[in-house]
Amino acid sequence: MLFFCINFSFLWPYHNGKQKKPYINAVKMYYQKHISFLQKHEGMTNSKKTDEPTLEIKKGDITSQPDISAIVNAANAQLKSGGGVAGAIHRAAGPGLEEECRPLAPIKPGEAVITSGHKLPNRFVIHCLGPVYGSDNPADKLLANCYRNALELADSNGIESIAFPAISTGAFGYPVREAAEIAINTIREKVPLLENVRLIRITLFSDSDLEVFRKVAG
Ligand code: AR6
Repeated sequence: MLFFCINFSFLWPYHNGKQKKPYINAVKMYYQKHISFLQKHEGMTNSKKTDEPTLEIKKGDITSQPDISAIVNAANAQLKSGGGVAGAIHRAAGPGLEEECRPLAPIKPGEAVITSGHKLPNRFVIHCLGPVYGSDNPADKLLANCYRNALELADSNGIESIAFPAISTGAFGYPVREAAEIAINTIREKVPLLENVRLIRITLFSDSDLEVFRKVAG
């Protein structure tokens, strides 16, 4: 790019009147071609997204996030209702969600699948199976996979906003601080690669979890 600019600006003053116009057009054409090549292949021009997705850490109920396109379920392998997040999501979504989930189950720790939101205020639910602490190993990699796979699924479906609960930190027993470090580091690693997701929210149920996540995020 630099070479190109220097090259032509150097020759520019040597052209007069009649000769100038075709030369200018040729330069313009070359330049436009070059820019559209960069736009297509490198995202290096004006159209480059400069705004990185926002990460919010808030207290709340995952089923009460009406401004969010996709909420994440801390699911069980069978993608059925249950306790905690899964119970709350299935109750709010209605029986249609379990029906849609049936052919997608079972899933393995770290995996994520997407369904519609049914009666929830959200368009989508992304169901992740977190690791059971102490028995699904390596737990840190499996938990990171949940966040990574959920974000990839959201991004590839053109989703702009996503809310996570603290996966695995309830019935599955993952220590909150370690889970927070994995969640935040994985999200931050993924953020520069996201094309569509602009808002990522972590929704914590308790003040103590909120404090831990905020501290970890710095
Ligand atoms: N909104 C936000 N966070 C919540 C909510 C809510 N409505 N309810 C609970 N939490 P858990 P897991 C918090 O147990 O550990 C289920 O029975 C909760 O305080 O829902 O991945 C499934 O069927 C905790 O901090 O998910 C699975 O079998 C966090 O969300 C199993 O539990 C996760 O708690 C999954 O266990």
